[in-house]
Amino acid sequence: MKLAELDGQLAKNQLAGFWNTRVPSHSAEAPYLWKWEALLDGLLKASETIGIEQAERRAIRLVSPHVPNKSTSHTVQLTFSIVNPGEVARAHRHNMAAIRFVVQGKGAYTAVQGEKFPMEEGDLVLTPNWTWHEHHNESEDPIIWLDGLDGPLIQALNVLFFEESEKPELPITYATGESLSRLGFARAPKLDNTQARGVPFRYEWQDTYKTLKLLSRSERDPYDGTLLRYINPATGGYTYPTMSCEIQLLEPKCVTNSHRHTSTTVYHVFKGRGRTAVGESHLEWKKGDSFVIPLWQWHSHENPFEEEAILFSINDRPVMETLQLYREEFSNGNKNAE
Ligand code: GTQ
Ligand code: FE2
Repeated sequence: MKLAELDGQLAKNQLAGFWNTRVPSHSAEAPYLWKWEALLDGLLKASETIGIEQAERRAIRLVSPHVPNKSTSHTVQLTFSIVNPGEVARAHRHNMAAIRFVVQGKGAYTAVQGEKFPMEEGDLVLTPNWTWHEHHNESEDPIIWLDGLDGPLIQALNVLFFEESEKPELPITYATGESLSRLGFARAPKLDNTQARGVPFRYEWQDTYKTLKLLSRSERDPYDGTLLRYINPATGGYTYPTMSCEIQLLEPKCVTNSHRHTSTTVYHVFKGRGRTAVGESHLEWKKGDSFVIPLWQWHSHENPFEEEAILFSINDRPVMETLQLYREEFSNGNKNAE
């Protein structure tokens, strides 16, 4: 039988000969950087144009030209939200896990599963998969935060569920700060250790910053400067099964070594400025900018300035580790060629 004839016969039966296929392998993606100015301008205009009845849709998404489905990366999505004084983004839940990291403003809160989590600049607030949440701004000024979601991954698995609450606001059943007393360093002995998918929680900026500064003398990772992970306080593991949230301090004149790994990271510059070499590219960043480092690209960071630089980031390493797909390679302590 002729090969073409065989192929045709198979195709008619929804079958395909493997002889026609090459084993697909990882294709290198380019990094991308989003400047703050255009994003901020868009947010301010959106806050006048889009009503808050649209709730979580009053947000602007970072769209990489190198990733299908208009997302920031193939696993982690970054969007920015603005909430004006007096506005309430109505209650809903979804099985995408989400985080908020406050970029500017204060006096707002996100209510998660019956507890208010105040939001101030630099705070990280967790809304784990399938937890009810709503956002309120009780201050005089607009507040801007970034939303990190594992949406692209959840969509790739085609398992996304979203539910809007019938009531726009759900009852508050816990004291503010109660999650910290239940899960923080000093806590009641009873602990539900089953919350592996993450817990509603707030990591206050002043604690984060203090820890970064205290550890900056002794904890210098050659690839990341002083890096902290926001752990799930119930398990001591990653923030979520799908995402690890991290923050790193690059001291003035700091240059890191180059490495590459099979996890993808999205960054937001919280403070200062610097540059990151990724593959063939050099990303020059400053406060407010965001960028993505695709997987398996050699990268190193540099802060050549006098002011300290702080990067907030989200990566999908927990997924790669769970699936036994995590790999990492290190340069021989050499700086990336400039
Ligand atoms: O604020 O709850 O950017 O549900 C995307 C989905 C924000 C939110 C986003 C969401 C939210
Ligand atoms: Fe949401």
